[in-house]
Amino acid sequence: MHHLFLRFAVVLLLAGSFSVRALDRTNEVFKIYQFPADKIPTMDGLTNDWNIVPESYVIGSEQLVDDNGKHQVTDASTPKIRVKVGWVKGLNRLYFLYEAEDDYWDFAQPDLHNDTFEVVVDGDLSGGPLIEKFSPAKPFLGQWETYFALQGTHAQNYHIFTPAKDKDWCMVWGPAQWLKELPYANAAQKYDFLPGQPGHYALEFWITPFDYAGAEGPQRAVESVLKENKLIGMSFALIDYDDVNSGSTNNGFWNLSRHHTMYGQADQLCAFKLMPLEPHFRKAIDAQWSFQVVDMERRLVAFKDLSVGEIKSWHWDFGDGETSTEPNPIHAYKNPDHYVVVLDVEGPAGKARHSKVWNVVVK
Ligand SMILES: [Ca+2]
Ligand SMILES: [Ca+2]
Ligand SMILES: [Ca+2]
Repeated sequence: MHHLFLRFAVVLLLAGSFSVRALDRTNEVFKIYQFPADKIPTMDGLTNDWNIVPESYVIGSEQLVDDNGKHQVTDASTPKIRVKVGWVKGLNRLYFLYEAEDDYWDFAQPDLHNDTFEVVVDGDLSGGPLIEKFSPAKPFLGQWETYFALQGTHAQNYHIFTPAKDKDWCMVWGPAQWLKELPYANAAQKYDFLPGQPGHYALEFWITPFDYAGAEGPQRAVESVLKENKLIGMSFALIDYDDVNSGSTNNGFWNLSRHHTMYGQADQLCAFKLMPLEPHFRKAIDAQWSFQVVDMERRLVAFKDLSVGEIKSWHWDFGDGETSTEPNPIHAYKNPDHYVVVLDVEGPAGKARHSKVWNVVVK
């Protein structure tokens, strides 16, 4: 019974209220696990740092469909995969653990003929074509102008080689090849089989999704901002090769989206939600706050409560001898200085305090 529950918990079901335009599998939202900041996975190919991710976050082979009709049902040659996706509040990164069992690991070639995990991500649900051949501008611009102007700019496609031996860890399908290097991505894999052998493969990686990632390099690029409870678009596919002599012909293409062309159409991605911390990592009460100088001439500062838990009372000490009991006060300082501001909060779970030393400065 417990096991059955876990399998159903893989996706959150939204009863018909899902209004995001033109996504695939629109009655489902897949979950992205939030790692606590002191438990960020290390990219070393060792999977132990992912053990805290509950089974309800795992996306397995049973969620993928064979959209090219080579295998109507899974058989012994179908790789068995398990995928966990994570994020960390404050970082615009998506973390992945990819584990797979295959009867024939095909990775001796230096080209695209390689067992592959393909990930497509649209960090702001902009939708639209991300591969030149789907662009409405192609008839006017031509293939290569369209490629450099459009491909991968607002949603990205990574062909990840599993394993990657004597080659880059992935092919970013577009001109922005800088996306697969630090500080925008990192990867580490572990396996102990030779080409053509069966075995277990583990890959950890993280990528940075971009709302704009241009061919010219990162200087004009805009990262997708990852925030708690935000939805992003994503799909992934497994491309299996089981014969080193088969040229470019693969053995199957298993897809999370039900549309094969999700590889180049962001409208066909699935919804993924950046989840809050699991309850056991949340504090019952925790004081947090931010501020913004609204008007430096009047030394006017807006304070914003970001405390966690049920809060019944607030006490702000602005550091100039004045105080407030409002949740989100606006305070005018009389003199230029740097201030120590302290917020004390109280609720059913107890008390909490947070101070910032010399963050609030007015002139
Ligand atoms: Ca690790
Ligand atoms: Ca294979
Ligand atoms: Ca986008």
